[in-house]
Order: sequence, then structure tokens, then C-alpha cells
Amino acid sequence: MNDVSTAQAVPAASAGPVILPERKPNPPPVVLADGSLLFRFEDGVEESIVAPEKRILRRSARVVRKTRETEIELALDLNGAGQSTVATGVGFFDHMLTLLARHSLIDLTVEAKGDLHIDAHHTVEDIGICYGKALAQALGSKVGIRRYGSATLPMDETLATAAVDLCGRPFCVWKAEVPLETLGNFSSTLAEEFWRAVSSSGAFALHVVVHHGRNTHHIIEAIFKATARALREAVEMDPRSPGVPSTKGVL
Ligand SMILES: [Mn+2]
Repeated sequence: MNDVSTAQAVPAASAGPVILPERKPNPPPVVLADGSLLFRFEDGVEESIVAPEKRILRRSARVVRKTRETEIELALDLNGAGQSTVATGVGFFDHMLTLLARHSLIDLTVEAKGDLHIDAHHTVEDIGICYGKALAQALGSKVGIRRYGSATLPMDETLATAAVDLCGRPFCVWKAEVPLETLGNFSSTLAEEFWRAVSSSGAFALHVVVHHGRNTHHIIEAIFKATARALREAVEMDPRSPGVPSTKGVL
């Protein structure tokens, strides 16, 4: 789908940037009772984000996004314990999101109603957009984080590597041969769609390499688990390095 608003980081108060939509909402954003800003766009897309000064928990974020294709409410907490409540209507994807939370220790709540009568494409991609936005929002100014993370992870016959750099620039390199197969109502091609959407709206570099593997379920699961482990490392606070982890001073 093409109605994706590209996110832009705008420096703001202590809790870090609010990721504002790039295009102009119409009418102007409204402030909701809980302090969230609600943006409405002419094509029917609605997005709401929690203003930093209203955030109760640091390093957490909530994104609500409505289009004619999907309605998604997603919240995450970087200081989590790996807990999740996930209901997307796509069983295999629920399985992947649950283990993403578990192995990244990023708590995750997702409630999605998508146009599954067509297929799972819009639902999976739009959840990726929301996950990326929430990640960027929760990271804020990125002071004190490790920034880089990588993991090589075996799952039976499959070996996958994921590496991330939370650098503020979107880039996704996908070197994975995933057999064409539909797992429940999840097409195996959607794994790449999801991670491309996450890295793009989260503005970070993600490299995924599958060294070898045969079973489609194992290959996709190894990718999600490796990326979860890489993210866990990258978002973690580094006690030896208190500032922004960049020689530029800004990420
Ligand atoms: Mn499994």
C-alpha cells in the first residue's frame, strides 16, 4: 500500500523526539484527553502518538493507526520482560510477534483488525509500520543505548544472522531464500514485507542473512528470533557509555 507516511524525527523535550508524520494532516492534529496527538489525513489514514511530556513510562510508546485496510493499536516497552498480548487474526504471525517480544525483552501489545478477507498482506505490513514507529518513539534521543546489535541463531537445520544499527537511516538488506509457502493464512513472503516496513518506519539499518535452512517455519522463526536478539542488544542501555553513541553527537 502507498499511504505510508514517512516518519521524521523532530527534536523535542527531554523524553526525546516525537515522530511526526511528514505530510500535513487535515484538519490540524487534535490533542486527546490522554495527551496523545491525533492526526487525520485526507485518504482516511488516522495516526495517534503520545506526546513525550505525557508519557508515564520512559522508553515506551503507543501507536494507533487506522486506514481503510487496517485498524492497529500497538504498544511496546523497551524496559520490558518479554511479555506480549498479540491478536492480529493471523495465527503464524501471532506466533512470530510473541517470540519477537520474548527474545527481545521488548514488551508488546498488538490489537489489529485487518482486511483478512483479501489476505494478510496489509495487516502484516501495517503492523510493521506501527512497530517501527513505536520503536523510534520509545528510543527517543537514544542517549546511552548500545546502538548496534547482532545475533547468529540456529534453529534445527536453519542458521540465520541479523544485525541492526539504530542509526536513524532506514536500510534493509535481505539475503534470505524463504521457500514460497503459506503457513496458515501467512504467506512466507510476508516475513520480508514485515521487516522492511519495521526498518523503514523505525529508521534503522537491518541486515538479515540466512546461511542455510530447509523448513519454511524454521527459517522465518530463526529470522524473527535472530532479529529479536539483535534488537535486544541494540536498545539496551550501555553503562560504560552514557552519551549518544555517535561521534557526530546525534543519531
Ligand atoms: Mn514455531
